[in-house]
Amino acid sequence: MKKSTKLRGVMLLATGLMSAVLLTGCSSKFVVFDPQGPVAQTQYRLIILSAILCAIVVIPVLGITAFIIWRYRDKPDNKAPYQPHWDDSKVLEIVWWGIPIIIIGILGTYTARDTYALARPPVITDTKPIEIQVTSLDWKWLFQYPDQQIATVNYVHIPAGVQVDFVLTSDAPMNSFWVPQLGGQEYSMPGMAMSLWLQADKPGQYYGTGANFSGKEFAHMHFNVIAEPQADFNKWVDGVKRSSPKLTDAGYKELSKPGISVEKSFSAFPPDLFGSVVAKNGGADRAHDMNMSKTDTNVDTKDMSKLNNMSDMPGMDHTQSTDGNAKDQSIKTR
Ligand SMILES: [Cu+2]
Repeated sequence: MKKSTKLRGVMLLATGLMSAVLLTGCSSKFVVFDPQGPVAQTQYRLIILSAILCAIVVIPVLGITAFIIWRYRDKPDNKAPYQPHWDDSKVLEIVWWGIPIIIIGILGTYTARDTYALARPPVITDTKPIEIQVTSLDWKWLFQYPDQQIATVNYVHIPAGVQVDFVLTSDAPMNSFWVPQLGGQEYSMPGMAMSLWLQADKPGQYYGTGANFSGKEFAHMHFNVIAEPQADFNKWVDGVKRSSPKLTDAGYKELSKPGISVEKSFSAFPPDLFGSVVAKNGGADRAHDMNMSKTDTNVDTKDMSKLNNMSDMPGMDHTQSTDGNAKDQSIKTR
């Protein structure tokens, strides 16, 4: 009797410690647990759901393990029942197969539902989404605003409450674009243009970083995301247009050389720089997946898989790109 209350105390302590660890996650120090937009919010709910479902398995298993070690320990006066010929229990079989099946069922359903929902372009509301083209370089991030015709390095402004279509590529080893408070990471890969929809609900500064090791100065590949009201965003765009130099072809060549960079702003960039960078690295032009995702907002899962298999897609002709060398280079890379 006395011993079982002691055991209960140990288990209570363990549960308390675990919830303490989980609860401190609510502090803003842990950016993943501090979602600031609808995408991050959805993913946060998935994280919590997975943690709870895992706890349903992990906590009893660890508890029972400790109990069995204690209860059946080798001791002369141990009164624990000894049943060497026991081999079957329908009830136990149902419990230890049934619970995992239910847990995997719940986890799978919610994960699949949210994953496909987040991969799909969001429903367009009254506020027009903004597109920002992101290029990971050695070892810096270049952001281009095709509608505003400005560019930045290592920092990015976005209007708060507006859906942002980050289109990602790399002109260096692949990296991964990650703004934890706005959503999970997405890879930036040479020759590909991947869409990552994010949104910040409130104005604020959010930490962004590369989440994929890419070489010597990888640690410097972090950037500030500044979300601000649309009016302030427009003012910032005007300011960059007025007071910043232009990014030229030569300037881009210089920028793409390996090295770290401070925050920079540009009032213009070479026409279709992003498209030519994607094409130059042997990829399909962004136009293809734009045609698929932007005109058809109800992309179903079959279409999603097509996006990943660009070589099957029509119009994989790099001669259409602005870069004259694209065709030759893409052949070499294969
Ligand atoms: Cu890829």
